[in-house]
Amino acid sequence: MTHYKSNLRDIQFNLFELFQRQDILGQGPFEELDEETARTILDEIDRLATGVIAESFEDADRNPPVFDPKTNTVQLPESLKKSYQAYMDAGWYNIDLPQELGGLGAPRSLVWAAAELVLGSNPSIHMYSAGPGFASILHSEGNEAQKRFARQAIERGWGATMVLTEPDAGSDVGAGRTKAVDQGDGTWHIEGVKRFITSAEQDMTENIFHLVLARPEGAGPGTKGLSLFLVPKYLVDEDGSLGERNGAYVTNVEHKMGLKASTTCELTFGDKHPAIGYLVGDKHDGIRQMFLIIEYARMMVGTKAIATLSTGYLNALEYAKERVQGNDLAGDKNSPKVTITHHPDVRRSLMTQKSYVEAMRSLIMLTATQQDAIQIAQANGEDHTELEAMNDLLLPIVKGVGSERSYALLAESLQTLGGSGFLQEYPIEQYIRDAKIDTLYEGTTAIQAQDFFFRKILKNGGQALGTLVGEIKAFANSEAGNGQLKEERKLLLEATENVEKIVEIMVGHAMGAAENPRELYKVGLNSVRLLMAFGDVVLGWLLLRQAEIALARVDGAEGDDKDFYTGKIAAARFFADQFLPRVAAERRIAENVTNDLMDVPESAF
Ligand code: ST9
Ligand code: FAD
Repeated sequence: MTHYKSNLRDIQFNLFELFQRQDILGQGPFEELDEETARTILDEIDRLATGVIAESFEDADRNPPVFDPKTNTVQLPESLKKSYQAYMDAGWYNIDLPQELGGLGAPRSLVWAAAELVLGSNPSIHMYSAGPGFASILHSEGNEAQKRFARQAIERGWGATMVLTEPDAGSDVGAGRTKAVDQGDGTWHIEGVKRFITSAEQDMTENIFHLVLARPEGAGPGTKGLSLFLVPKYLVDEDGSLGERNGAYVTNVEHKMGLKASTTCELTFGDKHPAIGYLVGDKHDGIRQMFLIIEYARMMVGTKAIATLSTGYLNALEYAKERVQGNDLAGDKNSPKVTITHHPDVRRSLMTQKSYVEAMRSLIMLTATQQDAIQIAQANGEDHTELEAMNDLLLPIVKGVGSERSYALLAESLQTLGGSGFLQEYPIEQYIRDAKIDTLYEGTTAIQAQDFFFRKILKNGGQALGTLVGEIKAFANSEAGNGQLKEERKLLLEATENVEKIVEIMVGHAMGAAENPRELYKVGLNSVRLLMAFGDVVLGWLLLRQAEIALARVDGAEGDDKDFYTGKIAAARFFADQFLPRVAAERRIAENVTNDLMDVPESAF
């Protein structure tokens, strides 16, 4: 038995009961993949995820990768290599590759359902195995030679990295100083130091290719002056054989709080000898190109976070069902001792974990269904602007809310185990350490919140937001639940109106900035509040949609199914009662925000 407890039943519920993915399988771009095959794929990945992939999770944390500064190489623990090889040999990393690149071209809903299993089991395995995915983006953006390179990278299982961050350019990517010097022969020399680069060195693949943002000499400032370069560790000859070692070397590997199995590297270009780079697609369009990867990676981070909370909750639940401690609060001192699931506060904590994690799984799936629709529209040559805008709106919620709520609630999972939770005998302390990074990389929560308001709401003219809010309100005003969700729908409607008000207040402040730029501070003071509050509204809506289905099925159900649907109804009611009313308080705080905080002198902090 490994640490990882998957929730395949809930994944299947999302795919086939809530979001009806069988309706898109077996036809159109997914013609070769029917529901039965999709279920078999999930079963198989679940078997790997709860088995061989999870087996190295603990060992690679206790015996993390070792960096040798003399050779600029890294040795990964053997246990991790075994998990990686088993995953790669099984070939499932291919499910999101397009068919023209030998992949299954599966709908993104299935891709992210499968990804949850691997990310919950051993997240670094998912990251090390991302090379083929990176290659597919290089294939879509690259010139002919780069497309050839991408195909070789997939066939030979090369690793890959996304390279943005520098010591003085973290959130502010546009401050990057890494330079690109045109050699006039189709190649560039990259010079500079990048830091915190995931998977930039490992000893599992024969080559690694870096996709690097660098500033061509003479290019303008900010993100728009950056271009994207392909910089392989080993140069590749025309026939695909590996050539000389390129001048990009890992010069340090960080010692981290968690996610230790994943190497986080300083990557130095052109110090020992030239680091040769190739301009991706022969055009200077770096930040847009890099965001194709970032969007995928933000989805990945949100999925990683909720996958970890899911296994944290299920580990906590198992413990709580067995741990006997104290008497029933309503009994007397002579009543039999009870398992801790009988204590109201433990129930409160467990249901908080369950409702959030099951809501956030649906949030991932809701977002993935937008991506399915984009895939279908692309295959049919149809316009998908609105679908893209909806996907864009949901991504900062997936990443920002998914990571913040998961990290906070993993503390509840640990608390459920009492003092035992603090021990390394149980996986939850590692889950917490491993999950902290999710609120930080791929854009911190503050960055997600600003992206959500400025780009996804304001810049979009509120269109996607209006559509989503419209759907939520239509549900709240419907007869969903056949009379049994009436109070909960009312709470949802109130929370939606309150969050709309927060948006309105912030739009007012943003508009006011034309006259008084300091009004923007108020937007900054409210932006994380909006993201989290809006997240709760979406999560409450998704739980009530789950409950609507469960209510229709619970009566005829038996055994595990009956428990499953009963739990769904309970989770939705609990969330509506306990969390949706809090949005009203957030609205009040948002209304009262002033710039007082901005006037406090720095020295007074
Ligand atoms: C990192 C990696 O942290 C951690 C984990 C690594 C794991 C790796 C493996 C997994 C990934 C595998 C992926 C493989 C692929 C698989 C494919 C499968 C088929 N959306 O607002 P402006 C663009 S990495 C889209 O003025 P500023 C847009 O082009 C480090 N595009 O920004 C825009 O132009 P326009 C992560 C967006 O003020 C242009 O940027 N680091 C978006 O200049 C300028 O926009 C970070 O994430 C968007 N949401 O710069 C940095 N936003 O407007 C966080 C911007 O004309 N910082 N663009 O369209 C930020 O995001 C900043 O807000 C900033 C600000 C840098 C964008
Ligand atoms: P800073 O940008 O200095 O932020 C510090 C604090 O200030 C944060 O709380 C932030 O929210 C806040 N802040 C900063 N600017 C603003 C603002 N404008 N408004 C409000 N608040 C703000 N990068 C890569 O390129 N490739 C990778 O593969 C990669 N992998 C990583 C793996 C790990 C384990 C780690 C730790 C980092 C990784 N990163 C990677 C870098 C990561 O994306 C950055 O750490 C992240 O974007 C934040 O940048 P920073 O650390 O410089 O923090």
